[in-house]
Amino acid sequence: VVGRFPVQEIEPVIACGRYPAKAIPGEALPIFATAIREGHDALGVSAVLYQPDGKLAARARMEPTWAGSDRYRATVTPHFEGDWAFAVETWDDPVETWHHNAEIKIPAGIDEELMCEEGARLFEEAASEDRPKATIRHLLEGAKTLRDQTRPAQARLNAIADIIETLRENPLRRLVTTSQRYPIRVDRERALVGAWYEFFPRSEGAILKPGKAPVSGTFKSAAERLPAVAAMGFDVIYLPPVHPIGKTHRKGKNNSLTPDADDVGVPWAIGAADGGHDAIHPDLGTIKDFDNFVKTARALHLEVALDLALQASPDHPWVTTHPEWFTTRADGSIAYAENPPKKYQDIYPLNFDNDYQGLYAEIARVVRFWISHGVSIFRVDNPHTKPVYFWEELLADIRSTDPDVIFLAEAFTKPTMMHALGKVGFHQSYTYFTWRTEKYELEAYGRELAEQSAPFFRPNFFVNTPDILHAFLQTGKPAAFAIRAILAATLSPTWGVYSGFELYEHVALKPGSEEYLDSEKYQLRPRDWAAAEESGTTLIPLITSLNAIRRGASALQRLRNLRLHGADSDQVIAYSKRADDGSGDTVIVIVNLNPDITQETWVHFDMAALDLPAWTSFAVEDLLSGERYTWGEHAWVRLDPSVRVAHLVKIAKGL
Ligand code: Z3D
Repeated sequence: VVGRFPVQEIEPVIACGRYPAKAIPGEALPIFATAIREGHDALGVSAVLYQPDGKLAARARMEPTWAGSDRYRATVTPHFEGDWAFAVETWDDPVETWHHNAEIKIPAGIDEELMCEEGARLFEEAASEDRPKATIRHLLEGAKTLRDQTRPAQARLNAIADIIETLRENPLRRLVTTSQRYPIRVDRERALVGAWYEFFPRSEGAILKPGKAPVSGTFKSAAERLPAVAAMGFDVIYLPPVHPIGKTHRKGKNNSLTPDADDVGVPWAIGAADGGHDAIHPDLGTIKDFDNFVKTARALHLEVALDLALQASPDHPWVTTHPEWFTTRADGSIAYAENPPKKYQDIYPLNFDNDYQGLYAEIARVVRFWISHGVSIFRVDNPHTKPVYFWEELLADIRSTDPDVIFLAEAFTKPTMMHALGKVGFHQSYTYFTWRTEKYELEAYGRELAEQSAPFFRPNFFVNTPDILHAFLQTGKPAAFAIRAILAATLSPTWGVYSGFELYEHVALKPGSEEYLDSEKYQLRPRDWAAAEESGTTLIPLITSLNAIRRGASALQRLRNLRLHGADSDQVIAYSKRADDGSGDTVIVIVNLNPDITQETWVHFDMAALDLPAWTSFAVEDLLSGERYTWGEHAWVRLDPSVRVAHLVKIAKGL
């Protein structure tokens, strides 16, 4: 049955409470509920937060989302990792009812003494509860004041205004109805916040000489690149698969199906005579070398993320030891894997339905093997081509022993599937960001991610990947690369860069393709970092600044705080983020989305979103250029791409 005061449409509730809403320590989590009561007395609504041990951690009064609305909102902030919960309470607020009536009746001279006496009794009732001593004294004095017949009733009512304030914050509550509890999972910070860098270890230190077989880089030579990655301010180094690569149906350069004898194959074509998912490609070194790589990374405060690509080259040991893990056709062959329109002729997909238990046990073993070698994050390849329930089981299982391990879903598919993967346990996901280049697209997508899917879907905004060189970047214009980096690093608390982006690599395989020409997926691509640094024309300084700015601005480490502002130009996007740690720190980002043409435009700030009074002016400091400006509700900006593509400012304190 319905409670004393009905509460409906509680958010965030995922699949009727079956899955937890996502949060990290210190993240303000908005709670919403629709609450009503009969008649005209005052209704109080609160959000209650419970710690993993079930103890009450906080109770926050929910306020109507707009005056008179039945939709209420409050934020609660869990402070450490674990499985928390929340509930919504509705209750009768007799003090507010009394005060509302008294403010009408007493000026009209109706029931003056009776009203004062009723108020005094409510104060006494509140004073009988467990409250700070000073408050109790104050309440009893208030009761006395209300009964002081030597003063006019109106004067007595005026005198107790501050007590009403106090009781609003910590009210006298009657007839409390409590909803069921809904789960919140508080993951470690990296689940939401981080800067990722992807590189192919085999390219770092590789040697290409005309007429000679290419020589692969190793974990040892790749580790030499790590200090530079750390110096750019990245938190995570993500490695494509590091396992032996199959020879059967191996692909050649530029996705060729007719490889040369010395083509190195695709790292995702996992498995050969040298081993499968728990082995290291012999060209990269040994497991000891991998351990040393992880050690070097750790010392530089870089976490190692490893690819988890559940598929097998025809040469994978699984194909012979466990043919039941594959789908054999009537002629005894196995069809290659696909993710239409992409064809993966060099790999077989797994079949989870013939021997689920056996396959599950093997995959869980592989995952734990890499965890034991220091891998703390898995970037899961095409998870949408495996059963969702498998992920639900695996992620819960790993979490039960290794709650710090994070899984990123590489599911470029329909939103329904991407969302489902987030709900069943993926900590974060790749997104459509690479394809959102227009202002209206970025605004709509930003809003969707921050306001709608945030409880179950944490975005990782990669600016490029080995599979995605967007047309926006194919002109190679530095301004275009800067625009994308600034958007990714400030719209999403997690962003990522695939190596080569900082060198403006931009040549596509062919017109209309998003594949890189001479893609590193199919060949070694050593890069001359020293020469690049020397040239002084890389994106490295901007990337380094962005990561430093993100570390210094807690506002940029959040998703749910994104607020959009108006700009007259349809090529200029403006948004802000306000810290949820009580510091009030606010960052504003204004980006010219056109890498070629200067935009001059008015920006119209939503002053409430900045927590500023309308009509006031405010000082800002540009975190990219160091310049200071004074802006108001309407600000004129000029963004010339040859000078700068964006203002990334913080509101200066002490106006
Ligand atoms: C992507 C992977 C690469 C090549 C293909 C090749 C395949 C297997 C894909 C499959 C999933 C994921 C990866 N999106 O790079 O594709 O592009 O040509 O057939 O070797 O590996 O794993 O990012």
